[in-house]
Amino acid sequence: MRLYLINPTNPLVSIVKLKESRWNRYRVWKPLSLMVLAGLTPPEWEISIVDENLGAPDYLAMPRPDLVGITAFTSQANRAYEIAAHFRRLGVPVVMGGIHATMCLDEVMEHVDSVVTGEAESVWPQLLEDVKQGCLKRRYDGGLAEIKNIPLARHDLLATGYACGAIQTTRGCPLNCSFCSVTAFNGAHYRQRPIPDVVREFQSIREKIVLVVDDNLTGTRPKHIARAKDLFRAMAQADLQKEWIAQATINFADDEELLTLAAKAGCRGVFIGFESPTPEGLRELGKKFNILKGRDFGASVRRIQRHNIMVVGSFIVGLDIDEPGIGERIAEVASQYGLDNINVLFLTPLPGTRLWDQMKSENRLALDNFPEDWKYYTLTFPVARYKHFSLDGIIQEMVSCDWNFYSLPHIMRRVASNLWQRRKPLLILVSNLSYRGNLRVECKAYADFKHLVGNRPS
Ligand code: B12
Ligand code: SF4
Repeated sequence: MRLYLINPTNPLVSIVKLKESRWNRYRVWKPLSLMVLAGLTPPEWEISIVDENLGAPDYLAMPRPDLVGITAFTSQANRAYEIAAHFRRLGVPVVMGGIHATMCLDEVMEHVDSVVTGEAESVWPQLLEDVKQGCLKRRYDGGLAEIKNIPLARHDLLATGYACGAIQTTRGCPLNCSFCSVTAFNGAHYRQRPIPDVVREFQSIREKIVLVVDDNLTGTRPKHIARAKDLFRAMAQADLQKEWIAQATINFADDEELLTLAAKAGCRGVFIGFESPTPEGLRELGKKFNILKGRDFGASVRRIQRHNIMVVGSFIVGLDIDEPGIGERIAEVASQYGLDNINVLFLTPLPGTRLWDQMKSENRLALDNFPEDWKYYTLTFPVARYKHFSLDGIIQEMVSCDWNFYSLPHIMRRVASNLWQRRKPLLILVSNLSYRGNLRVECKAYADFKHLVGNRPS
């Protein structure tokens, strides 16, 4: 039995930018969902994982499969439907799963033979059996997986073409921010994989640099942090020889022992969601966690950096409380915090979030010709109607934020402070210049986007 597992491309995202900077290679992440599905698949299936981010193959030239499985974030949905249509025309059954299939079940049902909602661990083996028996059902609901039943991902199946490996050590997040789908999809209950499984899986990864995809690496409660420390101890003891980057919340900075152990285990960078420079903004986004205890963000960032761990901060523009000037304000605050890099995104209503419910009910989805428009739901296009900004205005805020933070004097200041702190001046220089290099591509993308929106009947 032959199985194709496919990750659809969105040409508006990643790969187009590879020409601009070779460093963008480090932004192409492996589709871990498909590697986990492969880990759940019995040996009688011959599996090929196709990641269209590395280039879409000529499917007609490939042997006919018995089943096609497609994953998709919302921003990949229309390409997913094109692929599905191709294989269904050949009479091959197509199943789709992942976040978009779960949040937009009815839409997805129209395009594929079967849909898996939720996490797949509890239903995938049965689905494969049903395909063999010729009785594939229209829908399977996996709910939340038992964490000890998550198999080791098949890292051997995507062994070349990537700069980094990928792994997941926890699922779920209790914080339930209004714009984020993680709590709705993976649950508020924070689940941590058994430590021996994580260490074994790390050992099976070929790449020296690994991206830990967890949404919240160490969790928020003392028992979660204690388990994270145990994991880091086990990783250091196993002498994995890996360097890794993860996503964390700001409380990562609050425990010196945690930071020491993380660094020993190979942690070299963290992405942290700061989201808004003001407490009002954090309240609007439901991220009250960041305002607890009158935190000094600059001091927290410095504490992490002292362990030679880079800090990349993520912010959102277009909140209802944001007013003109917010772009410059974010750039200033990010420099005050001493962040090594920033990633600024437009407030985007994603299906299944509280923000989606709110904006939809207020008729604020500016791009709503679905499924066609899903490709703009990358958080890098202003797809909504913003309270205090026109389309031009919100784009201008983004542009001024990025050009300010990545201005040459600011980059040189960051490099100098890295030199002074004996951290990684060269890495900061190259990664900052790479972000700066992408800004021109982004301005071109905004111009095309404005043209598209301007030419639409209102
Ligand atoms: C790693 C990651 C990335 C990587 C990409 C990795 C990749 N797959 O190519 C990078 C950094 C590139 C990325 C980019 C983006 N991401 Co992202 N990302 C994640 C993250 C943190 C982890 C994904 C992961 O690997 N999980 C581990 C696997 C094992 O879990 P899983 O994907 O859920 O798969 C399970 C089930 O869903 C199911 N399943 C999945 N696919 C399939 C397919 C079939 C056939 C079946 C049966 C089952 C099935 O089975 C799996 C096992 O249970 C998630 C958050 C999250 N917790 O999922 C956000 C997340 C998926 N990203 C999100 C977003 C918004 C984006 C961006 C649009 C914007 C951005 N800048 O972040 C871009 C766009 C990318 C694009 N190509 O269009 C949102 C998606 C929401 C939505 N409705 O689409 C999420 C949920 C985060 C959030 N804050 O809400 N992302
Ligand atoms: S944004 Fe981060 S902290 Fe908030 S719910 Fe999503 S994963 Fe959790």
